[in-house]
Amino acid sequence: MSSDGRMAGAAAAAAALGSGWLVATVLEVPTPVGAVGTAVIDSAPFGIREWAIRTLGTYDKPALTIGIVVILVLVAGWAQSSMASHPGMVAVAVAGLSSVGAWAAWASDGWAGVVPSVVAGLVGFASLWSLSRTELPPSPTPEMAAVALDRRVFLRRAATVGAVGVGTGGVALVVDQAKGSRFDTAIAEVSLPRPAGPPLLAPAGVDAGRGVEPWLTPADRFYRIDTALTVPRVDLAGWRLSVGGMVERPTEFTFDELLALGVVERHVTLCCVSNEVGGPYVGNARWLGVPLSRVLDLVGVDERADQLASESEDGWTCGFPTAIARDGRDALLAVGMNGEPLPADHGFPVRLVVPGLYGYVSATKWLRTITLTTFADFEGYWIPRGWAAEAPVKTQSRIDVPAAGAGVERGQIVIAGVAWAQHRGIEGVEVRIDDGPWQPANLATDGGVDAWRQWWFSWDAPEGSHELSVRATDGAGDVQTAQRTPPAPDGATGHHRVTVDVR
Ligand SMILES: Nc1nc2c(c(=O)[nH]1)N[C@H]1C(S)=C(S)[C@@H](COP(=O)(O)O)O[C@H]1N2
Ligand SMILES: [Mo]
Repeated sequence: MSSDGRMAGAAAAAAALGSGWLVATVLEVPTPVGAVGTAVIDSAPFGIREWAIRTLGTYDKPALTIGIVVILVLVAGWAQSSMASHPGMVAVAVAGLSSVGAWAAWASDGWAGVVPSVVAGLVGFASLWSLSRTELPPSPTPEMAAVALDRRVFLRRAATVGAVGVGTGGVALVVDQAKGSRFDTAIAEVSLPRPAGPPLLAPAGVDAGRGVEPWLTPADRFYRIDTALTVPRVDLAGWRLSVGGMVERPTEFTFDELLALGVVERHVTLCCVSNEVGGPYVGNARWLGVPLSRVLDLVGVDERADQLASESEDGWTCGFPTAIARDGRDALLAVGMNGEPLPADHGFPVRLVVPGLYGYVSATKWLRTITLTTFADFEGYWIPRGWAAEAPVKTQSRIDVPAAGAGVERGQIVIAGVAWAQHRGIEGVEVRIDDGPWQPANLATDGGVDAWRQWWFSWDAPEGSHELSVRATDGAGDVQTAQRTPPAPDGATGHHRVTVDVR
C-alpha cells in the first residue's frame, strides 16, 4: 500500500467519521463508532471483558474507541488502493461497514440510529471515489483512472476530503460539548427536597491530609463503572419510572411524584465486584433518595416474585432478591449524591443504591424500570456473562498509606486505610508486619453498618523491606478470609499486602 493510498484512506475515513458524528450529534443518536463499540462491549466474551477492566480499568472505553477508529483507517487505506482496480469490492466493503454501524445503532435507537452510518458510508465512498479518479475523463475506466491520476489534483482533493473530516468532526465536538454543558447546568438547577430529620454528619475520620482515602468520596473522584460508551443524558421532563411485573398495581412515577413519597439521606459505600484486593473501585457517598420499600408498598408485591429486576435508560439490567429490598435496610432510589443532584456519570436523575450488594446486581444508574419477577424467569446483564446471580459484598480492607513500593524513613510511621463489609459493618481491623502477630488497629468513628470504616496503626518501622498486611472483622464477628480468589464470579477475597522499603 502506497503512502499516498494510506493518506487518502485516512482522509476518507476522517470525512466519513466526522460527518457520521455530526449527524449523530444533531439527531441525538449514537455515533457509528459508538454504536459498534457498545455492541462490542455487549458481546465481548467473559475473559476479554474481565481482562479489559483489570488491565485498562476506566480507560477500557477510550481504548475500544481508538481501536475501532484505527481498524477503520487501515481498511480505508486498503479501500483507497483498491478503488481504481476493484471499485465494486470497495463499494461492498464500505456498504458492509456502514451496515454494521447501522445495525448496531438500530438495535438501540431504531431508524434514526441508522442515518449517521448511512451518511458516513456515502461520504466515505464518495471521498474514496473522488480521490481515485482524475479531473479529465468524464467516466473513467478503473485502468484509466489509475494511470491518469494527477498528483496535484490528488493532493488537493485529499486535503479537501481531510478538511471535510476535520470540519464536521470539529463542529460535532463543539455541538456535543455545548449540549453537555447545557445538560450539566440543567442538572445543577434541579432542586431536591430536604430529608426529614437532623442533617446527616460525617463521622470524625482519619486526617485525609496524610494520603488516606477521605471518608466521604467526592463525586468527581468516585469510581465509575458501566457499559455506557456515552453517558445517557436523560431529559427530566420526559422521565418516568415504571414499576410493574408481579405487582397488584403497576404504576408510573414522574420525578416529582417519586419525590413526593418522601426522601431520606444515608451514607452508603458502593463497590464493584471487579475490584481486585486493594483496588480502587469502591467509594462512600451521602445518598439522598426515596426508600425503595415505599414504592414497593404502593404497588403491592406478589409474594412469589423473588427477584427485583431493574433496567436503565441505556438498556442495562440487573436484579437482586426482593427480600433484600424488604428486610429493613436502606435500599434507595437515589436522586442526590453528597448534597447535589446525581451527576450524569453516576446515574442522573435516579439510580438504585442497595447497601450490602455489589453494583452489578443492584445499583442501576439512569433507572427507568423496576420489574418484580423471579430468578427462574429473568437474568440481569452480567449473569449470562459469567457472574454470580446473587452477590452480597465480601468483607475487604485496604492499606492506602504507605503506598505499595513506597520508601519511608525508619521510626514512627502511620499505616492507614479503609475497611468495608456493607450492611454487616466493621467491628475490628488488624495489621500484621511480615510474619508477626496480627495487631489491632485503631478505628475511626463508626459511620454506620452500610459505610466503610477508616483505620490506622502506629508502627515503629525498622530498616529493611517489610510486608504489611491487613484484615478486617465484620459486625457478625467473622474474620476476613486470607484465601485469595479472583473477582469472578462473585467478588475477590484475600488480604491486601503492600511491601515498603524502610531506610
Ligand atoms: N445503567 C447502568 N447502571 C450500572 C452499571 C451499568 O453498566 N449500567 N454498572 C453497575 C456496576 S457494575 C457498578 S459497580 C455501579 C458503579 O456505579 P458508579 O459508576 O456510580 O460508581 O453501577 C452499576 N450500575
Ligand atoms: Mo461493578
